[in-house]
Amino acid sequence: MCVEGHRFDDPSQTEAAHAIDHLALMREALEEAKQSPPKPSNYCVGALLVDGDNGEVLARGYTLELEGNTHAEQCCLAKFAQAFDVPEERVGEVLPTNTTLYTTMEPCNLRLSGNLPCVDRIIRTKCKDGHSVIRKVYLGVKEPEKFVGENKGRAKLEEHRIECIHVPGLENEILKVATAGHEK
Ligand code: HJL
Ligand code: ZN
Repeated sequence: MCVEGHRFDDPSQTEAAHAIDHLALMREALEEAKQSPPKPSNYCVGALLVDGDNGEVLARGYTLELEGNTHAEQCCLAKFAQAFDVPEERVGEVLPTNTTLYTTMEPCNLRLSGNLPCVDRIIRTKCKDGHSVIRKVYLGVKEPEKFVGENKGRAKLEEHRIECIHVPGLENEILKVATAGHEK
C-alpha cells in the first residue's frame, strides 16, 4: 500500500517509531563519513536509509563511495536501487513507504559540479502512486557556507513536506570528519 499517512493508522508502528534511537543512527552515519576519501572541494559525509517503522538500516553510503563524483545520500539511493535492480530514479518503487534518511550534513541543493543535487534526488523518490517515500530527513549539521553560500536544502525539502530534524550532539566530530583534507 502506498497511501500517505497510512502508517499512523497502526498504533504499534507509531510506538516503534518512537523507540528508534536517532543519535545511535547518526553515529552510524558518522562511521560511514569516516570512510570517505578527503577532497578539498567537498565534504566527507555519511548517510543511511532507514525503515521509519522499525529503525532497520536499509542502505549505507558515504561521499565518493561509488564511481564518479558521488554524494553520500546519492550513494545510499543508488546502492539500494542496484540491490533491487532498478535505476536510481525509480528507487522509490522498491523502498518502504515510510523511509527516513539520516545524513551527517544537510542534503545539498546546489553542487559546484552541476550534478543533480541530493535534495532533488530525495524529492523524486516516489512510489508508483506518486507519494514521496522519504518522509523525514535527520541531519547532523547544516552545510557550512564555504562552497555554495547558504544551502537551501532543508528549506526546499520542507517545501515538499519532507520533515527535517536536527539530531544534536555530534556537530564537532561531524565537522572534523567532513572537512578532512580542507585547507585550514
Ligand atoms: C552532502 C555529500 C557532500 C556534500 N553535501 N550533504 N553530502 N559531498 O556527500 C556539499 C558541497 C558540494 C560542493 C561541490 N557536499 O560535490 O556543497 O563537486 O560537494 O558536485 O558544492 O560540488 P560537487
Ligand atoms: Zn548532495
